[in-house]
Order: sequence, then C-alpha cells, then structure tokens
Amino acid sequence: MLYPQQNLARNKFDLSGIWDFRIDPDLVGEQQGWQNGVVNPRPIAVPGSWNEQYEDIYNYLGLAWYIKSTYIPQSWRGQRVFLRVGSACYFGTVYINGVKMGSHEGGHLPFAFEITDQIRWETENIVAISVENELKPTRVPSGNMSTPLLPVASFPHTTYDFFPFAGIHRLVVLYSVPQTYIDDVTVVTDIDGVNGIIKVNVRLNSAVSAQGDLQLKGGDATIVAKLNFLDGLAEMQLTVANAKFWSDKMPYLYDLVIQAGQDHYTLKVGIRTIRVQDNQILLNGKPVKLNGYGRHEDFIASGKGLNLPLLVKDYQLMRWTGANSYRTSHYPYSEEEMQLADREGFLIIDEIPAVSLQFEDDDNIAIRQRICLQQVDELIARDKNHPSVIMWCVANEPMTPRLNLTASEILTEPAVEKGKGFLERLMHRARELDPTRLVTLVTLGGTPSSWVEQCDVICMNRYWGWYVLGGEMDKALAALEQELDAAWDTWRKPVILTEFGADTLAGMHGHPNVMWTEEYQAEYIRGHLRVAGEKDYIAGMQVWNFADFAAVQSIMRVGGINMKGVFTRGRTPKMAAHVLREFWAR
Ligand code: GCB
Repeated sequence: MLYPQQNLARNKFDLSGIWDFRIDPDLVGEQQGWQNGVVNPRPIAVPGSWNEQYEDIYNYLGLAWYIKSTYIPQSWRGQRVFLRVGSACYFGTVYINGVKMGSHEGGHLPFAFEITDQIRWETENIVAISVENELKPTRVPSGNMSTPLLPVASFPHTTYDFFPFAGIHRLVVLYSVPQTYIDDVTVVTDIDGVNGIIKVNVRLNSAVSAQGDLQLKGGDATIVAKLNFLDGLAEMQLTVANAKFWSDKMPYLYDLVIQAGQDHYTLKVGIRTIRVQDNQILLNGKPVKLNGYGRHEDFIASGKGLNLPLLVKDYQLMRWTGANSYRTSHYPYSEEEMQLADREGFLIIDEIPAVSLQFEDDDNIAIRQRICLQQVDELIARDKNHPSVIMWCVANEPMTPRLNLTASEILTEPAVEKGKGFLERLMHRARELDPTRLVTLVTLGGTPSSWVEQCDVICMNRYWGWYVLGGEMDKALAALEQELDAAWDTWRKPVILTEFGADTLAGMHGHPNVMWTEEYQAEYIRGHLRVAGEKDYIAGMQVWNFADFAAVQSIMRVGGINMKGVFTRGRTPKMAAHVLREFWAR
C-alpha cells in the first residue's frame, strides 16, 4: 500500500475537487445505473464528510454516490493504472465507466483497484464511488448495539464518543506504474554506536528476476548499492557511518531512492530505535516522554475530511504547547498526517478503529475479530515505514459487560476470557508483522488485568476529577496518584496516561473554579501534570483532547460537542493551553 507518487517512472493525478453527489436511501442507485452518473446531483467537496456540508443530511449515514468525470492522459498508455481511495467511511465501492471494480470495508484505511482494462482513452471516464456508514454491531467501531455507550439517551447510536462522519474523507487519486513495478518496500532501522543500519526489503508485483539499485541521500554522503531481485524480492542492508538519527527533537530524514527495472520509488527514512527498558521508553537508547494529546480528525464543515491547512496549523499549535506526541485516537489518521509527523518529529501511538469493543455475542465477536485483524494488517502495511510511529494500539477501552466487575466476577464472567483471546490475537498479529515497535491497548478503570498482560506500555484513560470525584480536585488527584502507583506496582512497565480531561466551555470563568470553567480545566491539568511529574515510571501524559470535537447528541455533550479540548473547535486556546506550555514548552 505504497503512497502514490509522481516521479521519473510514475504518474499521479489527484481527483480532489467538487464531485456530483446523491444520497440513495432506497438503495436503487446500482439498479438505476447511477454508476454512470446521477440525475439532479448536488455538488459536494472531496475530500470531506457529507454531514456538515448539508444540514439536511447531518444524521444521514446510509448509501450515497459520488461521481466525477475525468480524462486520463494518452501519455499514461502502456502503464498500469490504479484508482486509490485514501479513506471511504465506512464501506466504499468503486465503479469505472459503470463497471464495479471492488469494495472495501473499514473507514480509515486506503484501498486501490487496478482499472487499466476499463479505461477509455479517447473520452472522459466516469469514476463513481458509493459509500455508506450504517451503524451496525458487526462493524468496527460498532453501532446500534443493545448496550448503549452512555447511560443517557444519545443519537446517533454509536458505541463511541465522536460523530460518525461519513463520506470520502481522504484523497482519491489515479496513478500509473510500469508493467513491472515496486509493490512494497519495508525499511527497518537500527543503531550501532554512531552508525545507522538500514535494512531494506523490496517486493515487485511479479515473481521476476530483475536488476535495480538503491541510493540513500542525506547527511554528508550518498550511498549506492545494487539490488538483485529473485522471484520479485530483493533485500539489502546499508550502513550509514556517522548517521544523523531521527528524533522528536531532530527529525532528520534521509531520501531512499529505489530503482527496479523501469520503476522508481522514493521513501523518506528516519534512522531510529524504540524500545522499553524497565520504567522507561527509550528512543535511540535515551529516555523519552510522550507529552501531548489524544486528538480527532474533526473540523467545522470538513468533518473528518482531510484539511491540509488545519493539519499544518494543528502541528504548529501542538508544538506551541511543547507537545511532542499524540495518539491517533480512535482510528488511523491520514497518510499526510503521518508524513508531517515524520517531518516535524512527533511520536505517534497509531491506533486501529477498535473503540469500546464488547465481547458478549459470539457471532458478532467473530466478525469483529476478522475486521480488527484486517485493520491491524492494513494499518501496519500503510504505516510501517514512518519513523514517527513508535507504538501500535489495538484497542481503546475494550469493555466488560458492566464497568468495575469485582475480582470474583472477573473470574466467572465469560466475556473476560473471550476479550482476552480477542485482544491477544490482535497484539500477536501486530508483533508478528512488526517486531520492531511497541504494542499496546488503552484501558479504562476496571479493565481486567488479563487483557493488559501483553502490553509493552501500560496506557490508561482516567477521568478522576471529571466523571469521578468531579469538583473534588484534592480527592481526585489523591485517587489518581494511588491508581498510577498501583499500576506501576502491578506491571513494572512504563505508564502513559493516554486520556485525562475536563469539559470546558471556552469563555466561561469562575472563581472559585467550578466544573466547566476554564479555571477548572487549567487547575485539573496542572494537578495531573504535577502528580505525574513526580513519578519516574510515567512515560507520557496525553491530554484529552487537543481540540473540542463533534460528538453525538446527548445531555452529556452541549451542542453535540465534546468540550474537553484545550483549544476550541475553531483552534482558539483555552487557559489550559497556557498551562501546558508552562510544563512542556520550557
Ligand atoms: C473516553 C474515550 C473518549 C471520550 C472521552 C470522554 O474514555 O476514550 O473517546 O471522548 O472518554 O470525553 O468522555
């Protein structure tokens, strides 16, 4: 799943823009030939969620059609042409000139279909993509479950606390490659004293013998090596003397240029290692702390759609607070985000969309397990070469049937055993595919310890002083401290507080600092950072959330917005952002 690029050998054409759009609540589109074009379309932006572009379809999650006509240049003839969708949330089907090319399940990962044989070279081609985001118990993340997420009415019926934005969320591109092309590249780096080691594996699309070469550019020199492909595979190890290592402070990237037969591909490579030792996470052998945020891909009008100016702004604002990390809560973010993280030096916990997994109904569990494994496979295939990605996260807050089961209930509750098997299979798969990175899952209070055993780092979401002991800051902080110490005593592994936060209505002030005021959030975050600052086993603090974001409607979410952001949804800092600067930007 290499990111498409334009170079000496390849072409790329971005189909972003205004497309024709029509919802299909009665599922008549295919039968009526909408894959060839729709009557009475309305304009829609791609990328972008449809929900915020038209208020009458804010809550519409059923099938909808996107249509775009395009020429494909004659100069692409003789090459193989693909259509690639960065993300269609949740289930997308691609048609070219009326012919179905294939479908993809899962809302946050890319997919591509070869369309060479369908191309019309003399006229325009019709690209049609149908997308739906029905909330179902058999999907990941799930919706319309018998057990609601919140103890109060909420709509739409998600099992997660963010709006289920739907549509084509990332770039749709046409790209062309030579007949024999570089299908995959895997880069693994290591450090040997002052030298960097880069192991490169290249796979061609067919099992041929071929010649190629590698060039590593950067630092003081260019290193060149020959590649010999046997059965379509070649591997090479490069040693970079006096290498510049990649880190959050100095995110140095080399250019790795691969040539194989007629094809070329260039990859950014950061030389770094990541591992855990005792109570610390070590980046290039030195302790590092993950200060930053849980975030969302979310903005006014664009919804979950790729928004490049926002991306640059968010990185700038995160840096302004002194952050060096974030978690892609609660799904993989865009590839453009990952590229920027490499370049800007952010340390990323990369998460699949397994939010609030439940383990009660056997048939649904089996389906969700299959989907989660697919998501682990696709995520690692997509993100394995990003130095910024240091940890795979296979679940956020997997749930027992009731919160806080007693010790004896944990022993007898069948869902606990089922959950353990489910989660271990995911962690096992991640390690099998990528033995070089850390693997984790994120817990809520009361998560059975048998689910946590396999984690390299203990990641905890805790809301002392908000959902529990709200308004009682001293007690809340004491409870937090006790729980953190207990986690360290039990696991003897580094601990990251991956979520802690307080809803805050920007502009609301109070003295005394009661809940919902900016002063309360500022004090809450200050208290948490102070407690954590005294613990040497704390390897990171990630505030929930970087910015206010759209959630489902409920009495818990004023205006349908989760207001735990330290920035507003429009990116204005609340007082808490300045507190973070005090701690992190020194
Ligand atoms: C959590 C969830 C997150 C929610 C957050 C909250 O534990 O992981 O998705 O948004 O709490 O604000 O309640």
